[in-house]
Amino acid sequence: MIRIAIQSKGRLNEESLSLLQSIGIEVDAPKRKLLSRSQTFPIEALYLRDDDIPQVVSGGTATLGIVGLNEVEERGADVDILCRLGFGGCRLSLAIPKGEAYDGPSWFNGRSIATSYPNILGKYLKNKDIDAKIEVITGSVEIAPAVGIADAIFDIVSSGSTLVANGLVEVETVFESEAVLIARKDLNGEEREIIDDLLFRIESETVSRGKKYLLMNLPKASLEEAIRILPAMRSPTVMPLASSDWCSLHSVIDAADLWTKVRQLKAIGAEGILVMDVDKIIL
Ligand code: PRT
Ligand code: ZN
Repeated sequence: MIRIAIQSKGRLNEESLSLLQSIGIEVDAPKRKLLSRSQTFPIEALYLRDDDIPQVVSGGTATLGIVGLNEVEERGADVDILCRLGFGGCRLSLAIPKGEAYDGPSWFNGRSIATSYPNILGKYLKNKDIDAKIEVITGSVEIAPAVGIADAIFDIVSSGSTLVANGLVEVETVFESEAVLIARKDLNGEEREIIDDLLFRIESETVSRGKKYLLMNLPKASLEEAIRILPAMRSPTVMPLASSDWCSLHSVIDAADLWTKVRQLKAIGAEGILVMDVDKIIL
């Protein structure tokens, strides 16, 4: 049995639990308990604030954790990053008041920057040889310039609307983040076996994300062109139809390309196109 630390509430909680659910691991939601053992997999969830997850894993209280890469980096936790999970995407950026004339990172020389991420910012400033003062604040960083706490901020940006609402402009992206699965170092054999199974399931889930399964009837004469339009994992599956001039073609494509591909396939004579969701892809 292994223990996985998950954010108890906040931006990563729901998606962490739905990832586990989608790979057949049911755990009770944190409202009921701090620890919840799965009945379907040898794992128990430990619900914590995201700030605590890197240390809890590096210290061995949990074997695994799901947390933002930003928290792992900021806390310098000695853990292994097993995989990126494809949700919780954001970036850590420097932003300054709108209207300031910005001429590159040297703008920050002699200025003060408010942030909850002093370590990542400190490294960046050192790298760029910038002498700025870091003001550590733990919440509402975006209001710091307006209330006179600092000249600029270094904070998480996702859509950018919080910056706009506070009269700020993003000028440098310093760190790209998303949710990651982390593990304690020096795992034993049993832990490794359970984690291999977990990673195998996660991979089949992340590979299938954003994919559609396409099935259509196609004149055989258009087959070559269709194969060019549909670069599948190996190549599209072609099946015979009762009518010898036609075949049935199956393929997996990125959902983002769906309508472009459908239009191209229609143009070469495809008919009866079925589009289906892909639940899992086992490579
Ligand atoms: O209570 P706990 O300590 O567990 O949670 P928390 O409040 O510290 O963190 P939470 O739940 O806000 O975020 C958890 C993790 O989600 C972060 O560490 C990031 O890895 C990731 N994440 C992804 C984000 C965002 N997107 C995000 N937009 N974390 C915070 N924000 C905030 C940001 O601080 C800013 O205030 O959203 C605002 C900006 O959003 P936009 O869309 O307006 O740019
Ligand atoms: Zn937090």
